[in-house]
Amino acid sequence: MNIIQVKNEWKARAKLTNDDYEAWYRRSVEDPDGFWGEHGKRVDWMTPFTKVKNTSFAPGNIDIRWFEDGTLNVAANCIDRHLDKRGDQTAILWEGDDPSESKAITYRELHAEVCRMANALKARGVKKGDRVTIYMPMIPEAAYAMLASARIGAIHSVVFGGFSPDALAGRLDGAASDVLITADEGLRGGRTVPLKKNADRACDIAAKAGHAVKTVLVVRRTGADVPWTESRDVWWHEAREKASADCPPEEMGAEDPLFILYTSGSTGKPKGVLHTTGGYLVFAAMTHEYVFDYHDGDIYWCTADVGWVTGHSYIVYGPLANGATTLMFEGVPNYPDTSRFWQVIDKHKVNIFYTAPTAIRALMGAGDDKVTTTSRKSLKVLGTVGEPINPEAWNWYYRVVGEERSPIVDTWWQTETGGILITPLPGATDLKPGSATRPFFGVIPQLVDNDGTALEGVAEGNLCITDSWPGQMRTIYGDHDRFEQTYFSTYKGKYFTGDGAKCDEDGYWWITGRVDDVINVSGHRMGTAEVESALVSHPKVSEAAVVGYPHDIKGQGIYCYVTLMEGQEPSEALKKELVAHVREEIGPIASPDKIQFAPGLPKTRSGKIMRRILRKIAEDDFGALGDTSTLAYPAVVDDLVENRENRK
Ligand code: 6R9
Repeated sequence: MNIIQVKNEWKARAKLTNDDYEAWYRRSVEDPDGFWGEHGKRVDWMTPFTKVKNTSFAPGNIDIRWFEDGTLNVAANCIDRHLDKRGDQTAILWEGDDPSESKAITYRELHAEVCRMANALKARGVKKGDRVTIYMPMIPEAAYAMLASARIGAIHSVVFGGFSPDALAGRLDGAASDVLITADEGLRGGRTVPLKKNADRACDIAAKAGHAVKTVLVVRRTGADVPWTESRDVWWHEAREKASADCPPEEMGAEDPLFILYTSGSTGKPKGVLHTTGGYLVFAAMTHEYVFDYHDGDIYWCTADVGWVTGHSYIVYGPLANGATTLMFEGVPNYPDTSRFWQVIDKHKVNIFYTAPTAIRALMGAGDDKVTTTSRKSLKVLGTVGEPINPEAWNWYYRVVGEERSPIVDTWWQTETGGILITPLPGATDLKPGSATRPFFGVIPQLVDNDGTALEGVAEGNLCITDSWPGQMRTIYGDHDRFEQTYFSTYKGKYFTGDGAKCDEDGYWWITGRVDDVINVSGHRMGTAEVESALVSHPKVSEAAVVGYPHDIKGQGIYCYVTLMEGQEPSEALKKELVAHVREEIGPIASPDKIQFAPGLPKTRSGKIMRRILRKIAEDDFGALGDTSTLAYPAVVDDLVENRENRK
């Protein structure tokens, strides 16, 4: 087994040793009230909490509260409290899509901009508890919009700028959001993204579904001509002129909602994951400090998009709560060329770099010289998130990018967990390539078999967490029953992650991937059911089944089995049409990689599609199809095997 021991240079810099980790961890699980009571003080409270943990995973009574009698404001914690000491320090370091464009926003400027946007929202009637939807490119105004909402107690719902008008409409409607903040266009890899046009279509679709958006606040990014609805649309640069740069932060209860973030599950429509104020902020800030061994003055860069939870916790809230300089990147890793990440690291002297395995694999394929022609001497810690990292990519990241000078933190967590749950701590934890290593403070992972029996010691099974941590989601927005059903009913009394994992002889955790019908494409979570429902909404499709298959760069690719309506002929042109249709319905991230026309799908006699078989065929591993005796028509399998799209 390949173990990379903590180096002395890492130890010298690290805030914690492995002994500290062990001692802190023990205390965090034996005395959560004492531990979190102390660390809860890392943020500023308007009214200090007197209660710490009050949580129940009991069937019928899932109830999660942390610091429940304290009050605070997240924006004040991320901005105002730093003004005395670091008003002139850069808060957001913005790097544009075009390498010639970048700017630094100080904490003082951030304060003024966020206050202005908060006042502009107030002027349009937004108040505590209202939902504000944010559909933005990676520009500082996206962070202003989140923080402005938090400042006035509104609940933000950020929708990734790559989602389609349909997907945006569903989220506007789901959150009954009266306000949408967007931009004229986005800019990525030299290409424009028609955000305002998409937003207009989304508003039309939402209106037809019965929810009319009242205000669309539009940030001017590219200056393109965009359609305008006078009664509804407001230019940010105009509203800004009229808005005061002073807006007192709203006093929020620790358990008041901070944001909703929609994420895919194995069934139904995406779920609105709800996070609240106090516990989330404490957890985001604390994990940011210790997982990245963040020190005052470090330049920190997380390459995620604010449309995902990683962008929420580790571009905006965690780093800003810690008074860090957080780099925000508008572009993509391969524009103008595949050296971009490393060039940006040199340009801004980045110390901590956090990205996704899919990007690492793609850049690994671009050749070492793209990396080695840059310096990267500023780097101290490297991180990954979003999907399992294969040891080959881990080793390349460690050797070629980090030149063995920086530890790698492979951080496992989810939208639902609010922050990192399983991870090494730099300079404390010995590393094993491909393992997320050890649980963070307060996190108690447990493996269970399919019957729910706990597996102790060295084992492989379904990954559960047996007790609450402060960053945990509190509910599914508007549907607490579905919250319990989705996360606490499979294994009663435990939070079920949907992931499989192994625990080895050193107590190290290895995440093996989803065990439900969720696939992970380039680090983006997708329910196979969502892609299926997009496919069957096409008039020529009668039935569809979607599975993931191993993909060199994306981690998993999207493989679709499609049964056509009577009289429809399969063709290459129709495949293209279906791919375009799915992109239109969900967005480009859901583009099918393979489409196989199937005269029939393998079903049990009770009509259940046997996905296990479909997965095997998509993996080109049909020699091991397993038991097919329960199939209604075993012959359909032969046709599927015969016409499979993936052949080794
Ligand atoms: C933060 C984020 C969550 C799912 C999760 C798991 C996968 C994330 C991982 C990882 C292996 C890691 N995942 N980090 N798998 N190793 N370090 O990605 O949230 O978009 O909700 O996805 O991603 O399968 O369940 P989210």
